[in-house]
Amino acid sequence: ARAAIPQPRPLPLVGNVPDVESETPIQSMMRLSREYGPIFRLSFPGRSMLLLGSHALVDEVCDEKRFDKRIITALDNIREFAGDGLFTAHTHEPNWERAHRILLPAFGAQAMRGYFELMLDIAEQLVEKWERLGPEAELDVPDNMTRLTLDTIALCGFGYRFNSFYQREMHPFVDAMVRSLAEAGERTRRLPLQTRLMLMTRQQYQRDIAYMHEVVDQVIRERRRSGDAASRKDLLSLMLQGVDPVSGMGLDDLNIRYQVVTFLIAGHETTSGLLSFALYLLLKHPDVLARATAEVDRVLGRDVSRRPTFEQLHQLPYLDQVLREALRLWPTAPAFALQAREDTLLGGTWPVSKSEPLMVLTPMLHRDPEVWPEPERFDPERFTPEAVAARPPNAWKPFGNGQRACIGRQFAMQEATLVLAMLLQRFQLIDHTRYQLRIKETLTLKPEDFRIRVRARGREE
Ligand code: MNH
Repeated sequence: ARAAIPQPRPLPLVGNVPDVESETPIQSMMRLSREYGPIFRLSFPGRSMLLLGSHALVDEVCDEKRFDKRIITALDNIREFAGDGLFTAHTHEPNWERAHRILLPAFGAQAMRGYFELMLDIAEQLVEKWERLGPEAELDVPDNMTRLTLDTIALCGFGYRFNSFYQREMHPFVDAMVRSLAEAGERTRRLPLQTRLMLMTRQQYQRDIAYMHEVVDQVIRERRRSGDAASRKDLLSLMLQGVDPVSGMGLDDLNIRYQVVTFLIAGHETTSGLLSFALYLLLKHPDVLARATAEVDRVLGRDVSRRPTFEQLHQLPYLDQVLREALRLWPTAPAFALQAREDTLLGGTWPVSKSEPLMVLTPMLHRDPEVWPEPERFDPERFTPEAVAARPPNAWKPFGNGQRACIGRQFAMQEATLVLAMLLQRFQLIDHTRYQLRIKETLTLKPEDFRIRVRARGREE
């Protein structure tokens, strides 16, 4: 039987605009999901969408034969600077499959081993900075993690050093990126005419986009000039020289620019948020922190002058469980959008048109009590191999779905594990502000104003 899909009462002209806070849309939608249930509709001037928050419904829409990624309005706006790069390309655009096939080897097991030394280089900059600042310094966690992850993707992917730990201010690429992502989001809430009247905003947007493209062109120029494109085996060399085995074609210059922008953005924001949430959760769960630290001590040892190895990194299963559980509670890319290939019924009940986007609200999927008992409790035991095997598929989706899932998943997990291990090996974390979690939303989630102190761990403890 068909049933009407619940919806908060829309107002004339503006629809559900007042139901969604512009600064914290995901947190508003989480609240609405708790109130209206596993599927509800929101309508805004000129568009509407369905929000999904239960395992049963998400499991159904993860069937790629029936559903495909949807480039919703916010992503479509991002195409102004990320074009048909992997993240914002439609699945049917030739450049999506082409780039996917060309770039996949940069995320294989062999490539990950190659990134290890470079990831370690940046992670050492972070821990040395914290060591030198000493126990009195107040450390802004998301700020430090953003410097780390931006420098890491630029060095591993493109052989380029932003040197963020040697600057007082964050690299201007980050400001340009944050502002233009915000503006791309704002535009979903404005009529095109409104935007056209906002001269200053439009000029700032154009400046930011031009600046990001300038940085990217500089990265590419440097590689072409240094002439070692052939010897390196990273993302940029694949972009410049890779050939798609199916079409026999490479990527054109415009698409390469879009891909570099895409990877600089997609490759750092989310991992930075993951590391920040993981540190927050560890700080608030001393038992978990103690166990994670014991694992690090066992595998890396207490002698911090011995650099960790690639092999050791893959012997830290409890750290991996901690990171996965952090991504369950706070998936830093908190939603992904799909569309039905044909008009259909969801759950045998809800009529869904192929023209209406479906948004998976990942934090609500990750709190469905049917698959996650006591969902608000932070418990890495949920990710022991036995617990994972006992859960149905599609209960945990922080990296999205199917062929359009995150290409950088192993990269992110390797980087996050390495940094977390090095921090726990060296430091005692101090919650001197008794931090209360507040979440800042850009396209991604991060703890807002999260500061800690650290003290070097003594030899005997
Ligand atoms: Mn990542 C797609 C989450 C780290 C590069 N990423 C996605 C999607 C999610 C996601 C969710 C699917 C979005 C959608 O369906 O619209 N990504 C994450 C998270 C982390 C992350 C939670 C870290 C934690 N991502 C990274 C890193 C890189 C990267 C690191 C690059 C080195 N991600 C991508 C790219 C895509 C993507 C590129 C688009 C892939 C495609 O559609 O082909």
